[in-house]
Amino acid sequence: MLMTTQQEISRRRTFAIVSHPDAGKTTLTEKLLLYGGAVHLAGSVTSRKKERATVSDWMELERKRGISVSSTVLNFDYDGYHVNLLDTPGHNDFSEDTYRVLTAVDSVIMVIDGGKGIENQTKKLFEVCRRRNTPVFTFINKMDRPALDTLALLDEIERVLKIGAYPMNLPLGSGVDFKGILDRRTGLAHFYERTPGGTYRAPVATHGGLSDPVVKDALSPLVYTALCEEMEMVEHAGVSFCPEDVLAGKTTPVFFGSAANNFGVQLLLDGFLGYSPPPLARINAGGVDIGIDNGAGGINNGNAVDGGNINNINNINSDNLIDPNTETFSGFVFKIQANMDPRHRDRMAFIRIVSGKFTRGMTATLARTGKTLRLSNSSNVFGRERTTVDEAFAGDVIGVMGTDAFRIGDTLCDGDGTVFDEIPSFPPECFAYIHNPSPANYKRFREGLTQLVQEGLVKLYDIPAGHQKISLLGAVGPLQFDLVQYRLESEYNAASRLEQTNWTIVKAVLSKDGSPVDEKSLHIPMGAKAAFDKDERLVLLFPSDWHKNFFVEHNAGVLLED
Ligand SMILES: Nc1nc2c(ncn2[C@@H]2O[C@H](COP(=O)(O)OP(=O)(O)OP(=O)(O)O)[C@@H](O)[C@H]2O)c(=O)[nH]1
Ligand SMILES: [Mg+2]
Repeated sequence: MLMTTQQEISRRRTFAIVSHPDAGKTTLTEKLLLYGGAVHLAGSVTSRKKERATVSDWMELERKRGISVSSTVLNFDYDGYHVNLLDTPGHNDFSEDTYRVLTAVDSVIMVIDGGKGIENQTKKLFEVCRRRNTPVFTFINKMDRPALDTLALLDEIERVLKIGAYPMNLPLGSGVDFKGILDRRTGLAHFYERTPGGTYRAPVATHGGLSDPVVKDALSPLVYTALCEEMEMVEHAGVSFCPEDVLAGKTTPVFFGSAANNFGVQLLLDGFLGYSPPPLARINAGGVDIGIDNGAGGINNGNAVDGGNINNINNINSDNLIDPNTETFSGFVFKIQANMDPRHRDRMAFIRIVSGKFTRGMTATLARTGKTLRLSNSSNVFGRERTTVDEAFAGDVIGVMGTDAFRIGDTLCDGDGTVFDEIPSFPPECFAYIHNPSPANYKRFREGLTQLVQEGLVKLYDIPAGHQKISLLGAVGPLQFDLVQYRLESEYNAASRLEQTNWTIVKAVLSKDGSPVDEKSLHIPMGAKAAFDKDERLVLLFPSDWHKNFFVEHNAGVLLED
């Protein structure tokens, strides 16, 4: 059946999976692919030293270390929906990547480890979702391990995150007693069998609800009694379910399960698709000042972020919104990644389509330069796999290759002056010199470094030193430096040496009257240093707030800015 553009758009669901490290995002991603029919065998993420083989964690470093260091795009068709799923890294040091992904999605599945409850990083990511008013669905994972009390977990979500928590289902026991899920929508109890390594779908038997004798017999008396009480509590004291509240980010539907064992994955997938939003509008910041503060604060101090999002800005005129169903094509680049295919030196820009239809070979204007580009080399991305995509629609994420014209945050449009201002940027909080120990490798070293900086993995500063410049890297967290060194070595065959510094703050220096700043006229405190950022702006590096404040007090003619 041929669908109209509008029908195609309305069947898109684009979401990210987020959480604290290790809660099971990549495992859940793999299981959603299994249940969505996109893979036939799920690769398992085990804590054992052996290499893992998930579709999502495809970088060599990820497979070795068993953590995600970069977000991954996957998509599949399921039950009439076209699903775009983005697995994100949980570690704080890679959270810039996660925050960028949050601008490209319309909803989020937040994974919580049932034994641990809400952890730090989950809380921070949730705050970003709240500011963007992104609908959040919750999956309480690892119920096959000793878990916190079901009601306590729901209460913690409500208390800590200040959002209504509506249990879509309840776990039938936990730890070794974890047998399955009681689905509140149908009233049916789903009993699962474990499969070796969770590679295949878990066989499931469904029975009537708590009054069914089969259900009662299958559970230990302790579990059965607790479940009856929990059911009673959530039916009478819990929040009621209202799909509009979910879309408004006021209620999070909560699902229980075990991703590793495939328990509750089908219920999550179906429940999520039933209530998650189709592609949402984005703000057109082109030519209008809508007062978006694009990246105040830092990641670690928790008061970061916001790209231009549609919901948290009051008084947005609907004229400034680009509706997904607008006929003209528009989109923005939220991620750049090189060398996904180790056999080719390639470079892919990931584009979230905001409106209209994309056709391979079409031309679009790059808003930053005003230049027209032909988008010929477009792919559908599935982990590291890719296939040519001829058509895509608002809500989709596609990869475009073969041009180095793109920067993170760039807008592409059908020539109508649209500009998206979605991508937050963060001031780095740790800094290290990077040296090239073998001059013969200079070209490869430089090429690699330039690429990794363009991907937004780290920021690069130049420190003038006589006739030379020394390269200084800035990052949110030190693991980013490890990743730079690792990728330089493995993708560019270029060794490098890091030298840590004790700076923690970087600020651009601007004169109050708009005239160029003369570096020599500044009183720079001991321990601070002048450098230049990628736009060749003069910046200062400070070891502490004390040094920064000292500078401000002794340099009346200038201002410091992020
Ligand atoms: N017992 C148990 N372990 C699980 C379950 N789901 C995931 N795990 C394990 O938890 C560990 C972390 O899983 P990942 O899926 O890599 O977690 P992640 O959230 O993607 O981690 P990062 O991407 O590094 O933040 C792995 O050892 C998984 O095998 C589960 O349902 N039960
Ligand atoms: Mg992961």
